[in-house]
Amino acid sequence: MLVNFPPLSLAVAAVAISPPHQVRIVENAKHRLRSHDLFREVRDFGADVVAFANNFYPDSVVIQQTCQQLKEAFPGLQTVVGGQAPSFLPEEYIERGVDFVVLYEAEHTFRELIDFIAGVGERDVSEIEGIAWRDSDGQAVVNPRRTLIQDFDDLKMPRRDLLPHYPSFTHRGYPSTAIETVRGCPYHCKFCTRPTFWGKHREYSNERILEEIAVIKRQGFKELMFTDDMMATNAPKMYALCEEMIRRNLQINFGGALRADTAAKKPELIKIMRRAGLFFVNVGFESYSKKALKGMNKASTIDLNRQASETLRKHGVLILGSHVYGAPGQSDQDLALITRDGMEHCDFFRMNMYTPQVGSALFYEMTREGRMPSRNPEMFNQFEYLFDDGRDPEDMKWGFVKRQLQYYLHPSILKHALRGKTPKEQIIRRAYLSAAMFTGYRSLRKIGIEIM
Ligand code: B12
Ligand code: SF4
Repeated sequence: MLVNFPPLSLAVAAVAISPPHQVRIVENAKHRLRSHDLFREVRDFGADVVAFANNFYPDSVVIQQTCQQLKEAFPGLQTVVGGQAPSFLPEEYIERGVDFVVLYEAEHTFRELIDFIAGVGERDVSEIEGIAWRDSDGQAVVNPRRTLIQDFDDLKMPRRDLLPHYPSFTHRGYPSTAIETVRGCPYHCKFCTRPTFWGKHREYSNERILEEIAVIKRQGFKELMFTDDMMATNAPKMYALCEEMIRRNLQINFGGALRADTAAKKPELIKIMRRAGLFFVNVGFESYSKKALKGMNKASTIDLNRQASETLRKHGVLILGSHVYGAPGQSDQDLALITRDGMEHCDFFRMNMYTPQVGSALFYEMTREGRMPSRNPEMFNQFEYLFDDGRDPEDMKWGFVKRQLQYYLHPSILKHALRGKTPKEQIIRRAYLSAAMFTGYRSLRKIGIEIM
């Protein structure tokens, strides 16, 4: 969709590896490597350790299988997985053949783990905080969690130099990249994993962010994605950052996630963010039903959704609107509203099946109450209906597909595929085509046709 930048997590993890060790990033999402390509990379590089990033739980299946196959092909190789899903379910990964899991924040833990694997120092594996590993009986051991990083300003800059080139949306011929300016989110939406994953909401200082943006500019990037769970929850800090970006003439286009209530209640903030370079935001509108918004603890309203859209449009910021389908409290009529109001509120529409993501409050609630019909990781792909609540999962899936198609095939939306004169129209066209392809692919799978 509107996202075109290389993965920051790997560039952050790579910082942990310094001479005499060497590191290479193999980026699969862009290069669509087959497993034999990956094996060739491992052989050519002479890797001793292969480490995977895994935020999305459904990907755990292929990652665990690949780790097992790598171990068979390269005896002595150590495999590591870091990211969200393994942090919440480390035992599952160790039991399925992964050697080490790096839990939660990687920076210090991964460096210590690499030193341990390389035989540097005398430490026992049980002393490395924040990892999971396998003992001599084959049992998973989860070490105590590491204390949270308090001062991000001491961290080295991510190794963006190791990442592949991703073309930016807004500056033809120039690359785009990502930056992190906060960890965590002060809100507690029931379906979201962010408050539980990062533990506590923490911020990079504006000075550090400005320094990093200056480095990014010198490296030739023209477009930036804020990977923050939520931008501007500290509005005065964001305001000050934007003022300084303008004063220092940093001139970089950026985007990221923004709450509807922030956009609705703080038009002055949106104005200055736009002046500093904000060109798109991902807003979790989620639903246009009061009951559903309340049920998911969204702390927002239908009215704020509408006002947010108006404010952002007024300032010329492109809106990627995220929605959920099938949340408790959403009646059939409400579900129909999502596509209708989504068309009005957003430039780009995204809708996922409401899912009890591993690590979210919803997941623990459903597990406790035994109301989740499956624990198969692939069922958490945000396409399946995973609630035992009397609604027919097949009906829900069909309804979901129907609503997606209804949106993408609507004449007022379809025209985006054909038109693209102004820069804004061209961005919308590219995003439309990639989203429509993705939706089409999922819909074909629904009727049993596999094309990839
Ligand atoms: C950017 C992003 C994307 C981009 C990724 C593009 C890219 N090239 O990076 C795109 C748009 C493609 C994307 C897609 C999806 N995303 Co996304 N995404 C994000 C986002 C906003 C930022 C990720 C990021 O870069 N964070 C900054 C880095 C530094 O943090 P990190 O990744 O967590 O890494 C740290 C640790 O986890 C750990 N670590 C991570 N990887 C590794 C690897 C190793 C080796 C080690 C040692 C450590 C380690 O160390 C890092 C530093 O401490 C996150 C939310 C967030 N704020 O993190 C959601 C998020 C990860 N995405 C999410 C979702 C749901 C999706 C999609 C399913 C959306 C959809 N319906 O299509 C897909 C799934 C794609 C997939 N298969 O993974 C959810 C995951 C929820 C879940 N439980 O699965 C999140 C958490 C958003 C949310 N609020 O719910 N996403
Ligand atoms: S959905 Fe957004 S606002 Fe809600 S807790 Fe997650 S990151 Fe925060």
